[in-house]
This record gives sequence, C-alpha cells and structure tokens, in this order.
Amino acid sequence: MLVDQFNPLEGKMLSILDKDGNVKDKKLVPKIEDEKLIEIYKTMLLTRVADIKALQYQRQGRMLTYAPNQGQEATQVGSIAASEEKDWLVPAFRELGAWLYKGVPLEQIFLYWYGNESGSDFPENVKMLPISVPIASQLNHAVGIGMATNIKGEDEVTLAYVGDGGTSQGEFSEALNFAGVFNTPTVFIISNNQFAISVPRKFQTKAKTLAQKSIGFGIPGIQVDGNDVLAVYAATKEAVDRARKGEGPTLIETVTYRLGPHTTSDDPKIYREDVEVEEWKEKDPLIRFRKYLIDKNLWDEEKDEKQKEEFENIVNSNFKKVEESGKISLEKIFKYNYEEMTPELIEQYEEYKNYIEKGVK
Ligand SMILES: Cc1ncc(C[n+]2csc(CCOP(=O)(O)OP(=O)(O)O)c2C)c(N)n1
Repeated sequence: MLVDQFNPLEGKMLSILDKDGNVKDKKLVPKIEDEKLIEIYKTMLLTRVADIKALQYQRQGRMLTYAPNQGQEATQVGSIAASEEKDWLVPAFRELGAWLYKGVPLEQIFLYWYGNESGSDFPENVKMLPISVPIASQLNHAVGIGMATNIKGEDEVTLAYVGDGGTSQGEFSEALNFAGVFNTPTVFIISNNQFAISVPRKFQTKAKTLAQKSIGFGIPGIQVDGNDVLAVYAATKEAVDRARKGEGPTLIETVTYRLGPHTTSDDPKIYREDVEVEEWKEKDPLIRFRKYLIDKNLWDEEKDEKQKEEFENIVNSNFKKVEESGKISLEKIFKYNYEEMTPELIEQYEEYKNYIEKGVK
C-alpha cells in the first residue's frame, strides 16, 4: 500500500516521474492503458491552452474574472482520471482540468467566469457540484454525499478538492472528522499550490506536511508530487479503490505550484520572487508528462503542435459562443438549484424581479 510506504510523518513523498519525465522506480508506475494516458495528456494540454486564453480574454476586458490553473494540471487531471463516471466531483474553484476531464463543457466553464449563472447548470450525467468559492465549505457537502451513498448502499466515491489555505478553515477539520467517524467514501485532495492569495504555505500550519493532518482524524494520508501526473493518479486510484470497498476516506496532499496569479485581480510579483517561479517552471507537469509519452512512442512534437492549434480554435469558438449567448433569464437563476423553489427563494425571486422591473425593493 502506497499510504504505508510513504508515511508523511517520515518526510516521504510519492514521486514517480522526475522533472525530465524519467521513471524513478518502475514498480510504482500505475497501470494505465495507452489510450487513457493520451486522454489524460490531452486534457492537461486543453487545460493549459484554455487557461492562457481565459487570462487573455479577461485582460482584454471580455471576461469578468478568472482563477488561473497553470502549473496545477497534473494534480487536477491525474486525480479525477483515477475515478469513474459514477463518482462525484466536489470542487473548490481552481480545478479546470478536473472539470474538463469529468465532462463539463468548456462553454459552461467560460459562462461561469463570464458572470453567467447558467455556467453552473451542468449536464445531468456530469456528477459535479457547482464551483465553490467560500473556502472549504464544499468539504462538508462532499462528506454529506458520502453519508448518503453509505445509507443507499451504493458504491460511488466522492473526490473533494481544497487548497492549502482551506486546510486552516474549521470546515476542513469538521469534514475530515465526520468522514472518519462515518467511514464515508471520500477522497480529499489538497491542492497545495504554496499560496492562499499572498499568504505562503508556511503561515497555514507549523506541521511539516498537510497530509499528516489525516493522522489526528484516524484516516490514511499521503503526500505526492503534484506535478507528477502518474504519482497523483497512483495515490488517488489506491484511495478510490479503498473507498469503494467500504474502507473509508483518505487525505491526499499534492505538492504543486501556482505559476500564475491567484485571480485576475492579483499581482504575485508583490509577494514572491521571480526566481522561485522560474524554479517551479522547470518542474512543469505538462513538459514532464509529454517527455514520458514521447519516450513511450505515444506522442511526438509535431502532434503536439497540431493538437495545440486545434485546441486554440476550440477554445476561441467556445468563448465566442459565450459572448454571443446574451443575458440569462432571471427565473433561471433562481430555479435551477432545486426541483421546486424553497419559500425563501420564491420571496427573493419576487423581490429581485420587482427591483429589476420597477427599480424598487
Ligand atoms: C470563507 C472564505 N474566506 C475568505 C475567502 C477569500 N478567499 C478567496 S480565495 C482565498 C485563498 C484560498 O487559498 P487556497 O485554499 O490555498 O486555494 P487557492 O486559491 O490557492 O487555490 C481566500 C482567503 C473566501 N472565498 N471564503
């Protein structure tokens, strides 16, 4: 078991690919079919392309706001790829790669950041909760889903994401405690990108790792190289399998780095040195995985260029559709969350409708 082999208290971190895409220890390489390896890589590449474009749209004044993902693609795609279609994805707000792999249409993700509420109205078959901006609040929802799964006797697993800053929120502790006590099939993924806006990881806790926080809740925990997609996949697959067998939750800390700003209203140059960013660029998860695939004769540079171009066109046409989509109806904003609107929602809807129509409260 990886969780036994890599005890975070002993300072051990699971890492399979080095920064040049070489395998460090063949025994650790997870079994993944070639087709799936390519799907994982393509999703990481699409994430990168969409991310860069989204930042440009925002800078051109065409998008409301945006939370960039550059550098975190292995954490996002490697983890979700280890789950199945029937499993749940409970996100924070910086998991573009996971959303795309899960099947959320890019157009909808752009709609969300464009400020259009219907961006959260996912297709029925995509089992993902809406993006959660209140830090760590989503973790209790994830555990609730797990409790329901247990009651219903189903074998669905929930993957729940949170940032390093989110681990200091009360909800983080509450969720992990409940998950342990009720043995829920929940895999918690801490995307440790080293920052909570401008606050560095060292100000979140005196603990050496975030993974070791699992110990106090009596659940397994593991720290992995979050820029190594194979390591993220291997740790998540083991945790997902354990959860599906009824053996409860796991906490995974992926050690990664946010290469871009926190959001489009942030300037990271104020609180971190360029040299640190350059060091992390050397560990880029995409370059590393691409080298691995090229060595396996599954990919080549020419294919890569063509794929990138194709994705750029796809991203542009999706964003164009968003810009042309017009306004969302007020009713839809209030109606999509519940099968029937709650009395509070009806009241809020009426009040707001009145305000829009007559300009009075
Ligand atoms: C409950 C709550 N408090 C404060 C904020 C403001 N806020 C937005 S993002 C953020 C930092 C989150 O850091 P982290 O959890 O590490 O995730 P990251 O942004 O690095 O992905 C804060 C404090 C919020 N959204 N919700």
